Amino acid sequence: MLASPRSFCAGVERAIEVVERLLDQRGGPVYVRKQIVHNRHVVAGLEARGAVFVDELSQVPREATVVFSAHGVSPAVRAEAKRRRLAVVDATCPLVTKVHAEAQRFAARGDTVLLIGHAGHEEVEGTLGEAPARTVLVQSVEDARRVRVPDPSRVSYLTQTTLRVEETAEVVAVLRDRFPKLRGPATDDICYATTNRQDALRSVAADADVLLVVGSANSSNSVRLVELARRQGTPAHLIDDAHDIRPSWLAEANVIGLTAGASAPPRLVEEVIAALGGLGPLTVEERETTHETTHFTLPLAVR
Ligand code: 10E
Ligand code: SF4
Repeated sequence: MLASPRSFCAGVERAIEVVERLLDQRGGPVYVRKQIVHNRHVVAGLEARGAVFVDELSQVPREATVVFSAHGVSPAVRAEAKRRRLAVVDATCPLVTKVHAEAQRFAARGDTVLLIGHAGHEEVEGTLGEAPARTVLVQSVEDARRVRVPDPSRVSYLTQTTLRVEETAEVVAVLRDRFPKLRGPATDDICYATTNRQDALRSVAADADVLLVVGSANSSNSVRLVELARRQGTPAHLIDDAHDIRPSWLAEANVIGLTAGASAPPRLVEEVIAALGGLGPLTVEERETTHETTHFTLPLAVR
């Protein structure tokens, strides 16, 4: 049973296309700061075509072109790129950029900004960097219960775009309880793609004996899908591709649920279906909970 929507979101499609177009226009090497999206196969595919992934801008030759990944960067990284005279092509998802703008706005009005998200994740590092002195990371309900702010009447919250919807609502509820004047974004910052993939998974997991999520281990939105299925009581496994499937997972299963995180290529899902078909008779049913039409225009530099 295939969950739909699954696999690439509009922000990931745009980011990959940025790198592909630069490779076509300029040939290799095209430097990319961090993984363009958190998927092993996407990164390996672009590397094979001439993309060079680096962790730090200091690894990029002066005056070269560098792409910022879909997860966004802090102002400090932008400043460093300027110092090194790099030509930046920004593949940050517009929905992440929106959160950065909120961080600036909330901090500018004098609020302490409570950023709900996971420490060390690149998107969180970027958003935190907008107003580091005014932003406090809240990673859990426990953090929400404990966090201290200088003025409880001037508090705003923001979130990472790929969190689990219910867990985030619980965290916000605790914060609202503690800080009745809490202000936040108009709707929350969890993006349409994250929400849709979680809704689709919920529907499939309810009827599946086991669930497979295609995605890499460092992909926050993919890991959240595994977490959500398990919380519903369905055993779930994160796989990079069909080779990761262990036959023992499927031994007792009649209905296998299948989905993919926002950074996992649709081709990998097709390969999983083919691999499952090789194990015995298989029928494939797709359950679409919503139809996605979102598309983002490319940055001017590659249009
Ligand atoms: O780890 P994440 O889910 O944030 O990233 P990803 O590259 O797996 O998927 C795309 C999501 C982005 C760029 C964050 N908004
Ligand atoms: Fe953008 Fe959401 Fe995709 Fe992240 S998961 S790249 S915020 S659309």
